[in-house]
Amino acid sequence: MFQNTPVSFSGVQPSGNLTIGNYLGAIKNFASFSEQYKCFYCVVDEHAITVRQVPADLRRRTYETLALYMACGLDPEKNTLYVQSHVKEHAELAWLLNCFTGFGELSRMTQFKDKSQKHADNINAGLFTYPVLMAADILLYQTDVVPVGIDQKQHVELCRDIANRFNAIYPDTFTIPEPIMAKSGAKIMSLADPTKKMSKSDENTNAVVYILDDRDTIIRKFKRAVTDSDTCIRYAEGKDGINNLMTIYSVFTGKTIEDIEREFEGRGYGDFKMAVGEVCADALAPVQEKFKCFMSDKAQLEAQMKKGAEEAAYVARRTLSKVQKKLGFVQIR
Ligand code: AQP
Repeated sequence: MFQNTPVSFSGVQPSGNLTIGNYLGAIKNFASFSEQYKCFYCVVDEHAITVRQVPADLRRRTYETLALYMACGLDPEKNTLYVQSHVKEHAELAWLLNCFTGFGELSRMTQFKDKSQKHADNINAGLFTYPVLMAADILLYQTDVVPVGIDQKQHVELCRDIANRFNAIYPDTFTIPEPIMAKSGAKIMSLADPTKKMSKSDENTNAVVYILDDRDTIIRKFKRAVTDSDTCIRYAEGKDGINNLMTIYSVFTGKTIEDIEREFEGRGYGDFKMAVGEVCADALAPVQEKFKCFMSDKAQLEAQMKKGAEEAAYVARRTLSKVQKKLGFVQIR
């Protein structure tokens, strides 16, 4: 579609303050695609309402997520940055793809099972069909690669199944996308329960390091991170807490696990936790500075949203129209 330039698409929900999990597992990697791919990065506000949101918070976080994209190095001249609800084709294609998705397939989605346990008072149809909207997000742009954390891999695989099923009936409609996960950092764990993924909607704020936490808060949270009764810094089975901290240190510094084991030989957990807190705070400081600057000009952010939505809608409309024609919908001009 873009003279053979491959396409990268991904999104982040403005469903809470973004975490270092969202940063290391997803956003930090988005920029690396800008040179070789046509990139679409979306703030997926329609996904966020599968769980109840306070409207004022959702609005604020939508601006913040866009500002964070740019603060994390996504240049709007090289990447199409936009808000999902500004491009109506996402919801429209989702309806069409619903008719090509099995109830059984959706029932098997781990995130649906987890979230319906967590929000037992609001197991809505949107929570169930969330992966179909995500498939529409991806397929609208004839996407080749989807950079995501491990938790979203199952959804991208379902998207591939839906696209293959559609293509088998209506050939050459969709490009089949590949999930791309960071070699390290694709699943950052909670600091309070390192067997659980770090999540922006976790009620325990000490379990989560937010991208916008100040230096003291970051260091305090790492100091309190749950580890084990061993004393040496080594990566091993059953040491989930320390493994998680080593992964975080490794991704922020670029050092290998072996380098880290050597660096901290003979030193205790206290020293190591302090070091992880410091590298994390150092790495996030420039992101926070740029974020403040982008947030101080709301008109500019809105102009950016508008430009991104126009660029995205141009491509999305072409795919949607192709799908509608293949399905036999009457086209009027
Ligand atoms: N802990 C994590 N480690 C690595 N990657 C992660 N991602 C999320 N958590 C981690 C990746 O961040 C991207 C955006 O995630 P999302 O906003 O689509 O929602 P999510 O996957 O459901 O993330 P959260 O933080 O857990 O949100 P809530 O609490 O609202 O459900 C995705 O690529 C995701 O893989």
